[in-house]
Amino acid sequence: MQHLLTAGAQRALKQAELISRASAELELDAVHLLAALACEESRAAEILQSHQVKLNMILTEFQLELPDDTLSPKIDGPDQSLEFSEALHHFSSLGEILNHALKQASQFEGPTEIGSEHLLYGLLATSGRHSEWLSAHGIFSTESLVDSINDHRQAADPIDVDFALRTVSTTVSDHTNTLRTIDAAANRLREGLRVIEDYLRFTLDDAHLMELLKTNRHHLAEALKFIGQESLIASRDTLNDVGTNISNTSEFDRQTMEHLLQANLKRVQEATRTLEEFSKLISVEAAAIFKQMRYALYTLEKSVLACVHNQSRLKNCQLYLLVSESLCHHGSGPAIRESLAAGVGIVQIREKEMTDRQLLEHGKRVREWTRAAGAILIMNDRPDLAVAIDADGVHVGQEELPVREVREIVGSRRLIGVSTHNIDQARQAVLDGADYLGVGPTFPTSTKTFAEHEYAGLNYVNQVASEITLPWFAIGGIDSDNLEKVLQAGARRIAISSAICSHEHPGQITRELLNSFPD
Ligand code: 3NM
Repeated sequence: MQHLLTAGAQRALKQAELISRASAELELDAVHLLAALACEESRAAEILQSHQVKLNMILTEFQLELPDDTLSPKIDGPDQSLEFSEALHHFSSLGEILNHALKQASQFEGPTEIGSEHLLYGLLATSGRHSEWLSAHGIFSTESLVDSINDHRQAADPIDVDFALRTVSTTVSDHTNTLRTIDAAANRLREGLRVIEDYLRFTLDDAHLMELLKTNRHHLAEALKFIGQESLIASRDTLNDVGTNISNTSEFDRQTMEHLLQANLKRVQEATRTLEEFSKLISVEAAAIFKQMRYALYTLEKSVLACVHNQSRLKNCQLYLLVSESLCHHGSGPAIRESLAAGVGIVQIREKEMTDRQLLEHGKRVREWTRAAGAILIMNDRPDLAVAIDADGVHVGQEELPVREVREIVGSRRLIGVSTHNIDQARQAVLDGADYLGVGPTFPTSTKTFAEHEYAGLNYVNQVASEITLPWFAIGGIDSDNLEKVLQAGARRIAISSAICSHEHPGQITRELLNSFPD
């Protein structure tokens, strides 16, 4: 039968060893363990404190030194589950104490886990200057300690997370199986994250999403610290793991890059779910991290797939025309039809002065023209009207309804564009589920009012170009004279209003602008 030491107990033993060294004593002794138990945040420390036993009192009484943090290795959480026999071997001078601790810990059903409180019991149950000192101070007896231990078992405060620690009594072999399950799921997660990362790096080339993915890898490492990396490896049993022999035929069925990506996105979500559930049996902290990771991976999935799908949906949309009746010399109808004939791929209705009824009628006409030309139609600001005229999407600014609310109105099929004026807004819009971004204002414009400090400029275009692959359009004051600079800053799509609408020949300028794009 296997008996294990809890993380707290292991830390206390290691700390005792360091205290004995710092105190220049040849042999590890019970008093070192007593001081170590009072140092750490542990159940034993809690019990000692509740009996007014302070670390300083122990240090003074037994003339002990604490290890100098800068000289001695820092005591991290244990990364290995320590078996009782190993502990007995390593800390042989504390053998009697350990045996008493084991006896006390084995009194209850379930796996034997020797905690710091059991070590404290071991100290009280053995004779020596440590127990004499404790009883000379009338501090407590083994009986009262047993009561404290039992009280603790019954009245441990629940940790504030939205799931409860399971109180099922697990056996030691259950514990090992839990560790094996966590180990396998962590490996699956790691591998899946790696595949996605390679996709983001080599295919999508999206620095922003890659950064998010890396955060997930750090979270995984952080969560596994709560479980103990070494104990996971120790529990590994690949030869007997039936999963390694079973090959699911669908595992080899990846027809496209997108299939491969989706399969791996699903794989990492499933792995985090397994990790979350099984970690609840070992560490609530780890389980809470896995839960957060699962949600972050849903968001990542949505964002990655939005990049992929929308790049394909907007592939013929290098030039985006925003039309306002007030800017057009010969009316918006001719401007739209001429630009469509010249090859513009996406048109936005941006009317601030029309009544809803006028907008509806106008929108229905533009819908017919754009549909006939095979172009995309976007309604500015108004998700309700986008639906009413069956537009392909809606565009919103930072002050309008958030993407989530717009999505409720326009559904999953329609595009949602979001205006952004700095990199944080752009990153956020990607995670919020936008289908494309407006990036500007690139140059001063009289079509929309901005405060002086709001001019994002070419630097912003450059920033977005370096990290975001969700389709985006540079916008604001762009014309045929400055287009080259915008392209040089990394834009591959641009949105224009006045330079086309106000032009004497909207079709001609549209053609010119389209011809300026590299093939
Ligand atoms: N949005 P023009 S700039 C509508 O930066 C609009 O979000 C902008 O018109 C943004 O091509 C802008 O005439 C005006 O400058 C675009």
